Amino acid sequence: MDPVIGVDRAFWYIFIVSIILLAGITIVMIYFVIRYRRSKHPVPSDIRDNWKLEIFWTIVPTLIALSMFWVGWSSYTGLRNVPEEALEVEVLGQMFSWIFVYDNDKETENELVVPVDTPIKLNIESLDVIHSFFIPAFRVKVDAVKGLPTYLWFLPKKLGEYDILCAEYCGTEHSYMTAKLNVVSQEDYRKWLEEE
Ligand SMILES: [Cu+2]
Repeated sequence: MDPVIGVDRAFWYIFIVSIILLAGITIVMIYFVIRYRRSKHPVPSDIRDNWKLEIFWTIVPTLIALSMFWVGWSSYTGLRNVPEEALEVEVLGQMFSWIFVYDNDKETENELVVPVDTPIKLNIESLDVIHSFFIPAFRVKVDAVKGLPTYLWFLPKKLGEYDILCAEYCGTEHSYMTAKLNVVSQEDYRKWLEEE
């Protein structure tokens, strides 16, 4: 699954369930405060040993929590399962820039160029301290750690320029550790790759 679709689906599902629960619990609470206030209901009722209620309030929240888990899990597997035809680019984080190395050993600094409509797999590692490679528009972020290579993938569907950030405080110039992602047409990408 495209990470953008999976992550957004998990976000909106959990957000909407939370809103429904917040509203539902608040409304019932206000109703109970008024309906069962001391002057109207001086002797509290005893609901111990009500097995139907016990089963209800055990099973329903369990199902809600499991449904959130399911939505989150399917988004996570989408993030980790890279399509086989993905184009690979090596990414190195260092204080304080991002280096990109392509198939033909072409290297760029702080500029990642990729072709549109192609799954892109980035193999990420750090040369020094811990950085975090983050492309907000594609909902992907992983820590870049020396000696611990990792990866992420995304599917650019539209031409354009997107932000890349370091999302882990890595030193005094951390806030300047930004890069640009350029999504270009397949043809422009081939031309660009051959340029010196
Ligand atoms: Cu950094």
